[in-house]
Amino acid sequence: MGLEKIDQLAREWLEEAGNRIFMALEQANIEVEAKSDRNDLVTNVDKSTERYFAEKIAENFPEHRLLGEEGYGEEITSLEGIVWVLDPIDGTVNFVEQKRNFAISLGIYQEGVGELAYIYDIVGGEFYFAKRGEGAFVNDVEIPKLAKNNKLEDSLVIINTASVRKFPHMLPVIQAARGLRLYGAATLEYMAVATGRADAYVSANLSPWDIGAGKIIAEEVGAIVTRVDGSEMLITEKGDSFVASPGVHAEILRDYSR
Ligand code: 2AM
Ligand code: CA
Repeated sequence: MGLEKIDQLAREWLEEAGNRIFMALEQANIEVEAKSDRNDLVTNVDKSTERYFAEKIAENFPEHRLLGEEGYGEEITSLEGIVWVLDPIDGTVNFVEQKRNFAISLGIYQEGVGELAYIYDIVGGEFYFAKRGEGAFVNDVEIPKLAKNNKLEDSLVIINTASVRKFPHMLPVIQAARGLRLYGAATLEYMAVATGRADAYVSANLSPWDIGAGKIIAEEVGAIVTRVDGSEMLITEKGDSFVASPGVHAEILRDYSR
């Protein structure tokens, strides 16, 4: 089965899932529960969206595996075969509180290599897509490659307070930058860097589904994606994440490491 068929069905399912999420918002049909802590939320819509993908994947691609936040897929520690990495709603706090600034995130990996990625900002009407080696797009318009020599002093950076607490050496990074911005959804923070609306995003604790698609799209436009210490970031392992345009990534590692 080729990637073209996978791409075609993934787009159909994302569109259908997006419509259902939009309707749930319009009908105020949202039940909220807390998970690990009071800010780690899940709703009936997160669950039904992931279940929808789990059923579609099982029906159409029984040999593929799903790695999803809400547990309708499998426990996955390695990326053999084809793995769909899904966050049905990234930015659930925004979904509940703002009814915007959230996205469906889907990355498709084949033998560990990110081949296709989709981040669908439903209310914002922005559909981000990348195919490895063929560029990244937003609503079918190609995203230009990132400039290589941007400087921190001209940059907007994205770092939340929990991440500054874990990485205090990021405080002088914020002070040296042109400004600080926060979006509250890791995928949209990745897309802010990928589209040049910000130059760096640091997060202390992300999971495979938060980064599975964002890493593919960001790397396709030339962003550098690593752990905060500059080491390789494997998407199968939870942990910190540092994505930035090449010049700013190098400058932060060189001038602001602990
Ligand atoms: P989520 O909405 O899918 O839970 C919030 O700053 C960002 O961090 C969101 O992308 C959120 O994803 C992610 N995140 C990851 N782990 C989290 C946690 N334990 N609690 C809150 N947000 C978390
Ligand atoms: Ca989520």
